Amino acid sequence: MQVHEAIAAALLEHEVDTVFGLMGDANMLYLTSYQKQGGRFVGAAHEGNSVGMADAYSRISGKIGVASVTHGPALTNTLTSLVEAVRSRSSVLLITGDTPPEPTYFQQVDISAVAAAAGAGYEKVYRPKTLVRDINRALQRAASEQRAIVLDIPIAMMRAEATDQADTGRAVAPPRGTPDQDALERAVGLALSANRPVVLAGRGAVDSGAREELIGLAERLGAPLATTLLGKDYFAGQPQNLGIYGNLSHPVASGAIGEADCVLAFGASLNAYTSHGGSLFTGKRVVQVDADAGRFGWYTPVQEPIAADARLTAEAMNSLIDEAGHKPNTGWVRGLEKALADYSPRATFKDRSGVDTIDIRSAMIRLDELLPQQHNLVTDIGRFVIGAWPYLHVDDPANFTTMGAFGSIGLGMGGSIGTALARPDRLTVAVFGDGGFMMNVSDLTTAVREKLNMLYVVLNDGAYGAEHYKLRDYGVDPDYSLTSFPDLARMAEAMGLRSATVRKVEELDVVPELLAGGDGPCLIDVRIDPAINILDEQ
Ligand SMILES: Cc1ncc(C[n+]2csc(CCOP(=O)(O)OP(=O)(O)O)c2C)c(N)n1
Ligand SMILES: [Mg+2]
Repeated sequence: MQVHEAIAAALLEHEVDTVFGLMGDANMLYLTSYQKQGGRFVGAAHEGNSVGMADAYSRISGKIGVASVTHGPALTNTLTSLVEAVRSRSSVLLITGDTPPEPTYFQQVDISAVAAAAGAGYEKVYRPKTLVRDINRALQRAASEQRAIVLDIPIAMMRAEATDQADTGRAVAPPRGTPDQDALERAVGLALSANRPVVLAGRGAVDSGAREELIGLAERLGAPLATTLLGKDYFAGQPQNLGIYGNLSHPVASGAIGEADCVLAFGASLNAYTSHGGSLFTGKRVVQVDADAGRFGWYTPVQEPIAADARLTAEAMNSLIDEAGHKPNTGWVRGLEKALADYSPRATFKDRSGVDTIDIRSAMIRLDELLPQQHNLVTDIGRFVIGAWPYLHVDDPANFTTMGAFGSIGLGMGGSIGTALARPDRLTVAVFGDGGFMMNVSDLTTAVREKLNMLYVVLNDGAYGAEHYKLRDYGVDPDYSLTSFPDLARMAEAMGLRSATVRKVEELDVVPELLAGGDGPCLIDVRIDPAINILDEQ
């Protein structure tokens, strides 16, 4: 067996069922072998998108996402996506390969330096004989460090004999830590002495499956429930659910957060958005539960850090509270429940739709009604998110992600495809601004070729909208931020999608028809007025 065949066999033995990438000298032989041996290769039009696909595939499936690219320029093409994967703590393996051993080879680049710049780990296959051992090590690091690892398999060894290999391992996820008893008792003491505590869940809580335990904790404390953006809709249907904690909170939630005196946060970084620049934790006592002790107090001071799994900690807190025989004061939470039951998103803003543009909030509320109950949701980033995230819902936050950890526009394209392939049993809704959509639009062809069950929603204000309102605020003509893209619906149609342009809220009724109209992705180009900035009203 030659090295390229052994690479394919090792990946398949590691249960790597899908590899995303783009072929070149360094990877074409093993990508061919991988497919011959039964693996699925999803070719991308751009290497950056292939890493975005692997990243989202990992986020949604919980598996290691694997991407493969060739020499230097292919690797540098992945840099932005690689940083995104690192910042979102995705388990990603990016396989590349060093150029032929000639000092002046034109595609040569320092692979370890690229990995280091991205904050990714670096591994290398040193000899044909150590191939499987080296692949095992790279995959194990991706799983246990929850980090992107760049693996260099030099082209020079690709057709060598791969004899005397180690057994293929199985990458093991990090252990679920149990809480320290003293810290637990202090945290429970803090929670029981609070007058108005809030239980807050982030994506770490979702990943640990803590929902029932956290609802039980809130009931024992007389506390409302809230989530971070990435924990979105985790407590949907619960009467005490405040929704998103932070700068995206609705008015009832904002009022409650203002009154709260203690926050018990599970699997949440408490970043600048959750804390609204730090202010939403000021004057409150904070318990932060996180599996990674390296993440405490990054954004806000924490009185009681607990380095442990979210579900195990909530379960242990509930037992302690039961042992103490605590009876909660439920006056505050019952009052909130009444206000929450009366809350209607439509009633909190004045619709600003125009003759041929829609208020982004009205568009998203109506779209949410028209979507199937169960769907995946992926978003790019831009000004539009403020009008999209609060009004679009998911049945389970595990099927929601936003490609925004590095603050780059455009990564939603790879993210949409990786998500759709990780959960192909349901529709994936991918929401973009026009600028972010056009940045990586070439990989729409991948969504078409793979016949993905996808709805692309472009919230098209004809502008780099985030810059539009900032230029206006600087007193500069905002028209300098206008984009000049072609008609997106016609362009998408030419690329093989079913599409429609939507200028009035009623025209969104086309969505079910589009979705029912055949296989493969659809697109709606939703026209928004760039001059309307909903932040002005908040
Ligand atoms: C790679 C990259 N380039 C530029 C930016 C700066 N930027 C932030 S938001 C934004 C506007 C994006 O426009 P669009 O996708 O149409 O969304 P909108 O803000 O209009 O809703 C830009 C250009 C960025 N964040 N990332
Ligand atoms: Mg725009």
